[in-house]
Amino acid sequence: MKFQLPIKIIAICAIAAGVTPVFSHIVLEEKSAPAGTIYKAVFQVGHGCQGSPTTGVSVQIPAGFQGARPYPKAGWTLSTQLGKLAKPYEQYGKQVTEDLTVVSWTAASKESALQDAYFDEFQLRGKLPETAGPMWFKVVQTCENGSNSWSEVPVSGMSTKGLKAPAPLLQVVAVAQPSAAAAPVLAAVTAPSQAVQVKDAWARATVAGQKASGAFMKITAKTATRLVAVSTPVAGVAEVHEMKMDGDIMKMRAIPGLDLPAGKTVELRAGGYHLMLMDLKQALVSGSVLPLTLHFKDAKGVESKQELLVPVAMLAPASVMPSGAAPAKLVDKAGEQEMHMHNH
Ligand SMILES: [Cu+2]
Repeated sequence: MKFQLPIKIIAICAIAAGVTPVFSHIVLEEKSAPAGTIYKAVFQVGHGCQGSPTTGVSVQIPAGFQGARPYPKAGWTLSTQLGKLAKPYEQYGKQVTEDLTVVSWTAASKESALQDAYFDEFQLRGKLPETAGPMWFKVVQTCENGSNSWSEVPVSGMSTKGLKAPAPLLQVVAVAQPSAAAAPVLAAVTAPSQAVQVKDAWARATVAGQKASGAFMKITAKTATRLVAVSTPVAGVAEVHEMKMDGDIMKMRAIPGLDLPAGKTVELRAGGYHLMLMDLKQALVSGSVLPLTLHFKDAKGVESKQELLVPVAMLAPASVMPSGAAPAKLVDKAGEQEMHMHNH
């Protein structure tokens, strides 16, 4: 009885903050990943069934997830089911017509069951489809007493709000093909059906100890809107910044928003408008991708957002470099200014 109260308070806080309390759900550790890549699905199990220990986790492999391979788990028996594919796919020039459809882990003994108070992860990997969209992994959790079926999927869209037992969701994000001039890693990423198009996005890699960096891109809105905020799980603070000459001093400051006139491409670049990422929680490693969400508000006050996976690089993609300049030097200098002239 003693801990009943704090749990209640947590639940209320989570609801007040507009967040669904997910601590009892089975969820995926990484909730978005680029299309066409190998994805490691880590299912996190935070609770049993109303206090009863978990004795089994069974995952239904969604259509389009190719060549699933589960990770064995000590103390748990692994079993899989093969099934005929509705849509065969090609791999190494061969037609694949059968694939894993169900992966199950079962506690080998009473001792290896997952206690309600403990937390554990169950993993499998496979290849994501080339097309973007939601991918729902239906999971059945079996316990000593009872079971939970994490299999609810919204009628449309990706919001699990209001669902009592949502299936774990993976958002497969589109990756635009890089232009021939740009290195493969410098591809801008954008969801296809968005009213706002993002091109040539990149974020600057950090060096050891560096806590701030910038992200840059070209944004074109179909109808006039305003970029009002930016967010990313890897930075404590993310802001829209403006860089301007003040006399002969280059200064930068946070701005409340950046207007995106209809059909006009607004460029965020070193030395101009940019997205500032501060209080970084991790190093930005060249060659990795950074999840970044742009928040928009149109003239009528309607809010929307766009989720991006932005390539991290030391230098701007070749396609956005001014021609004739010595690229490395120029960008380094701009980068330095950005770090040193910070004026908050
Ligand atoms: Cu800045």
